[in-house]
Amino acid sequence: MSMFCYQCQEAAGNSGCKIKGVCGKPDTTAGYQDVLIYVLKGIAVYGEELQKKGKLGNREGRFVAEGLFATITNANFDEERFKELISEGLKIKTELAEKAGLSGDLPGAAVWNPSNEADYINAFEIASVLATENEDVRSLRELLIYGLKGVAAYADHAAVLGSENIDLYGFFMEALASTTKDLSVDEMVAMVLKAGEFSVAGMALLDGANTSTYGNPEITSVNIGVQGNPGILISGHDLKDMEQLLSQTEGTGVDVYTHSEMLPANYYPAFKKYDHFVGNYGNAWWKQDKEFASFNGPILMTTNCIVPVKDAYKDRIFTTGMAGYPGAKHIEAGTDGNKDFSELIELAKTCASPTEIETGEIVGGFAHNQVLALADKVVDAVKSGAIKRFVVMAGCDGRQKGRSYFTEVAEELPKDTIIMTAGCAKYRYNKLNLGDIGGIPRVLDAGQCNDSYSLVVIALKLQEVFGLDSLNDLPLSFDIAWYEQKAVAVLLALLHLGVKGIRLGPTLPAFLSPAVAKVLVDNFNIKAVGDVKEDIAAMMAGN
Ligand code: SF4
Ligand code: SF3
Repeated sequence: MSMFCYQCQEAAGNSGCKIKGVCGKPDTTAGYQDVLIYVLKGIAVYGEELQKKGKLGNREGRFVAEGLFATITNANFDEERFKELISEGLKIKTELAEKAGLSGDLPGAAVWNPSNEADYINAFEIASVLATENEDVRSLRELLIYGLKGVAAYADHAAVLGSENIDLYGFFMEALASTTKDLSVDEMVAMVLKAGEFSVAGMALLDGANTSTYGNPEITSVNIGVQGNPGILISGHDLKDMEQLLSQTEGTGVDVYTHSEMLPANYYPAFKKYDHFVGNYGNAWWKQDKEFASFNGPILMTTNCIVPVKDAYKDRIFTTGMAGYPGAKHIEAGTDGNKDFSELIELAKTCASPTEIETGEIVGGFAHNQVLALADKVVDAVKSGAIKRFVVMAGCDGRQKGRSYFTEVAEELPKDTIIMTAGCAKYRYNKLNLGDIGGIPRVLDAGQCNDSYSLVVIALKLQEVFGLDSLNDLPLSFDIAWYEQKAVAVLLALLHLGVKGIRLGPTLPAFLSPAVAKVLVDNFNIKAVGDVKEDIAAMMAGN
């Protein structure tokens, strides 16, 4: 048995992981993930029909979102959890099949009916990405599915806060079902771009859920040093987990720190009231093996990115939501949606306080509401020539050496440029002290990767203020770092908005076949990042 996975930027040889994931995902876990996606495609065949009839329910929509999310890179390594999701999915599929009343020749995914768990393993081959033999069809189908996975993660975070959108769930069904059909290239490309449209909708849904619950992010200096109390470190993207952890730790003598993508929680008014919310510890996800060790206290992973757990902290790492790791304690929500973090808190009290690894502050909180409040200042700076260009450097960080490109671009961009960022890509340059332009920091951090939505809102506002026909007429360049599938969702959102000339790095995705890459180049002028100086010169010249 061999696996095949090429969904992330670290795919082996920029081609595909075939024996074990570079991320640490074992071949059997990859197989169960493929089978789960296969089950979701089967559900979608019926779900699409039910959506057409106005009979699709949030429950099945949410299940598909969670299933997609669970298979994102570095979200969940727990095979047992995948087996449970597969069997739950099979039950949902049977229910929907009855309701949908479809007949005739149905796709294999819709009619697959295993009699026991051993049959799941027998299905690894039919569920494999490689079961689609034509490499261009495979490429377009997988581009679509990876974009969906990213949007699904955002949809699930929004659902946790009570915001759901049946049309978004309906699109998951339509899109997944489309991968079971023989479509023309044009139809598949159209579906990929439609995923971009729903990516914007998904990010907007989550933005609304986050800001209506916790307020609008505001300019904030975040402490990156430590205090003397024991602490709990929280990582990932789920703000409801953040809120519950903060309220449950209040008055216990245990401090709370963010890691990686949870850093933007520091920018929300609702969390600032907690004195024991101390700041951020460490950097992007891939440094967790060292930083979780030196943190000394319990760690809560609320989504991706968890990496294979080291002995140094294996007894103090917890997962929740769709995150999971074999042997790590998983905290489930109760029927009321609330979670009990008392085990982490009691453990924290027995732990040493965090070892300091750096000191100082970083500034962030430039989501749409805050930047629009500064709009006059920004517009004046553009008009006066003090700001020559905005460079969006959002996305993901990762281990690959070539990612130093993004640090070098940040360092070498002319001083009259502003970097707009979101996602964990920012850790490549957010501690460089790049200064400000008339009080506007040169690095504007909007927040998590989903807050790329804010960057879009800001860009559309600038387009309106300057009376331009297209976003492409703004002094704005895109130099995006990608790693996992949420970055694919963000990329598709930008393509849907008609953004041209995006640079993508550190490498172009392995899942783009030469012909599909050519479609993206011909229609959107997408390019791989290149030489730092040449790229900067080209961007400054508007290319
Ligand atoms: Fe390889 Fe990335 Fe897939 Fe992990 S998620 S198996 S590193 S392609
Ligand atoms: Fe980072 Fe994983 Fe993608 Fe949310 S946490 S951006 S890599």
